[in-house]
Amino acid sequence: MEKRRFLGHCLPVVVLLLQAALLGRGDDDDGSRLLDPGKLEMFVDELPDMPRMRGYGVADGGKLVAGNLTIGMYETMWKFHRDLPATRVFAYGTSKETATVPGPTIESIQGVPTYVTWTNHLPPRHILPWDPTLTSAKPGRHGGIPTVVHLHGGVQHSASDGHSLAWFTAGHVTTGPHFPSTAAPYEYPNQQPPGNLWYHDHAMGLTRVNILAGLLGAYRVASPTEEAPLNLPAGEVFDRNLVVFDRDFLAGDGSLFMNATGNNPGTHPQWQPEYFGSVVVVNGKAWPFLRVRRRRYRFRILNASNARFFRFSLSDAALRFIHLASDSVYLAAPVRTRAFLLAPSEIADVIIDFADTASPVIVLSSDAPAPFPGDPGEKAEKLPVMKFVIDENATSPETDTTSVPARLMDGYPKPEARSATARRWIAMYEYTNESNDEPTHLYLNGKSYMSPVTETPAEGTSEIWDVINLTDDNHPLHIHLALFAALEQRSLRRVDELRDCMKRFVAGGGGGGGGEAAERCGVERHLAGGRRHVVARQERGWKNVFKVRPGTVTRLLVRFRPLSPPDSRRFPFDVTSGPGYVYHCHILDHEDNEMMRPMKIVRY
Ligand SMILES: *[C@@H]1O[C@H](CO)[C@@H](O)[C@H](O)[C@H]1NC(C)=O
Ligand SMILES: *[C@@H]1O[C@H](CO)[C@@H](O)[C@H](O)[C@H]1NC(C)=O
Ligand SMILES: *[C@@H]1O[C@H](CO)[C@@H](O)[C@H](O)[C@H]1NC(C)=O
Ligand SMILES: *[C@@H]1O[C@H](CO)[C@@H](O)[C@H](O)[C@H]1NC(C)=O
Ligand SMILES: *[C@@H]1O[C@H](CO)[C@@H](O)[C@H](O)[C@H]1NC(C)=O
Ligand SMILES: *[C@@H]1O[C@H](CO)[C@@H](O)[C@H](O)[C@H]1NC(C)=O
Ligand SMILES: [Cu+2]
Repeated sequence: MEKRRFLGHCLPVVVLLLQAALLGRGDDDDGSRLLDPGKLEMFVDELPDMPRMRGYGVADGGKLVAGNLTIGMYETMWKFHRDLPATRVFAYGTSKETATVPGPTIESIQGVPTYVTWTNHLPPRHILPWDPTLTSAKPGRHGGIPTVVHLHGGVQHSASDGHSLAWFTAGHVTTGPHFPSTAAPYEYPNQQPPGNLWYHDHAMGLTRVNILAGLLGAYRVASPTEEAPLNLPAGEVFDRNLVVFDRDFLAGDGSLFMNATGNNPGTHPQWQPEYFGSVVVVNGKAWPFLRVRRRRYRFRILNASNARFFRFSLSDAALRFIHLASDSVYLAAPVRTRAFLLAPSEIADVIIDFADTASPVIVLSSDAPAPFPGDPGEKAEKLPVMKFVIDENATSPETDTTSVPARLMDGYPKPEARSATARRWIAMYEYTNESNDEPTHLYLNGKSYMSPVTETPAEGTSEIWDVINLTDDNHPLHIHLALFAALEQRSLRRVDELRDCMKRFVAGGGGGGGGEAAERCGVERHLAGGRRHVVARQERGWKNVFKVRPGTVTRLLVRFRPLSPPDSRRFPFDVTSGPGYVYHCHILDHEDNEMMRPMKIVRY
């Protein structure tokens, strides 16, 4: 009721259904029109590089000045595969003709602000089924697609953070409650360590469909002074972004397919708990190939799937992934792996040295079960992602003057639990329809998104967040503004008993769905003797997404102060003003169905 009051409408379900029929496209759901992915030949399209946009200007004398970009959202057609007709998508770009999926890669420089005016040119109706029974942005009688852009991993004022309620439709005809009074450009100060970010839609209740339609792109913050001495592979040929996601298509016209029948249609006519597609798309092409030389390449791999986890490996066991960074921050030292797991919205930044292989072709594949982690012992099928073809015609022997230094960025503060001044419990709850055991919605701390804010950390401090996963899924947790480090992950024993107790506590009106419920139900008792899980070496740095395993308590050290310079306590803008921040599960289908909470930063 609370959310309805907030949104100002209390429409009967019939009207919502009618609205769904008018605004979102409904497909028949028997699957008979779905494209058989086996019909698409793999590795026939060359990997594209998305257009690059400079997020800075160069004044007379070579001085770097703020960049001013205008990036629009357009409905356009995009060819995902040689043998698929062009697909209707929503895409970012500087014009309808040049918009791409993913959108242009924005290249910014540390300390030089980038201003972006985001404009919405989308049509009145969505190309995918969205579900207006969720706590969703609603365009109202004028129609249009609510959108708002979040720069994931960006340290920016909350007015430029793409708050899910700061949405707007084309021409700003209809706007959300947190939309500012004037449509000023978004300001990205870029006063943060060099690393990999991405921008994507974040409109309340529409994030999963807007991203699925194509509204996402990569963003880099580069630091010439800090990165050049590392002598890593650089330049457009040897340093590439790989934006990976999964999609389903219809056989006839190649349109994007999303099931328009919910798993609990009585509650949500269209919402499904997790979207999985059977076609893997890299930089907008299904199973592409890339010609490479026998030398080092850098790949910044972003998992932009709604819900699919990827466990990447290479077909030649002689090759390694050399991890430079995880999410938006460099590691202190490189980490070599044969395979690694990437959750939705996580970013890996790796070197592959093709001089280490004798094979003429190398396939990058994933074998993670979907949904992840699946049943114990479940072995998922290997899903090819893309192919690297060694270009034997290139100069031989190859001269590669790049290197992988033994130390990367080892000057960042170390995550130390004793620096924390507060401790919070964040409990993940999933609610199901008792008669079919299908999920209906997910809550953090037993609270809906619109319930008043409960997380109010002080600027300049660090906190311990103990995240309890009471569900059966692996939920990648994402916190806006802050960086965090995973200190430990411990399994709960008799998790069903704990879950039932905590759910009873919340249902009985217990306000504290996190800490109070956990303590009343004896969480420490359930942790005693529980297995400790090792945090993967490449994930021991500062991150902004972490995979919270089912049935575990994950201890995070969350830093509400900048990472660099290391002794600064204040952000370079007023973090306490504006609409505030959020934290949420980055399975987009969960985020859209209440697995998100507001967060208000206060003065110390
Ligand atoms: C769509 O979802 C409904 C309800 O969960 C299910 O019965 C149906 O098989 C799904 N269709 C496809 C093509 O997956
Ligand atoms: C962008 O706008 C800012 C502020 O208006 C201005 O200082 C800067 O010079 C502009 N940059 C370019 C490249 O025009
Ligand atoms: C719960 O599941 C049953 C059986 O599938 C269905 O008939 C009922 O409508 C569902 N209830 C809700 C509230 O979705
Ligand atoms: C991508 O992220 C989604 C969730 O956002 C996750 O389910 C999926 O496993 C990830 N895939 C890869 C390859 O990391
Ligand atoms: C090498 O050159 C030959 C002859 O030009 C061409 O047919 C072949 O495709 C090239 N190989 C690659 C990997 O580019
Ligand atoms: C949450 O716990 C369930 C088991 O209770 C597990 O299956 C799931 O993977 C966990 N999710 C995460 C993110 O750890
Ligand atoms: Cu989730």
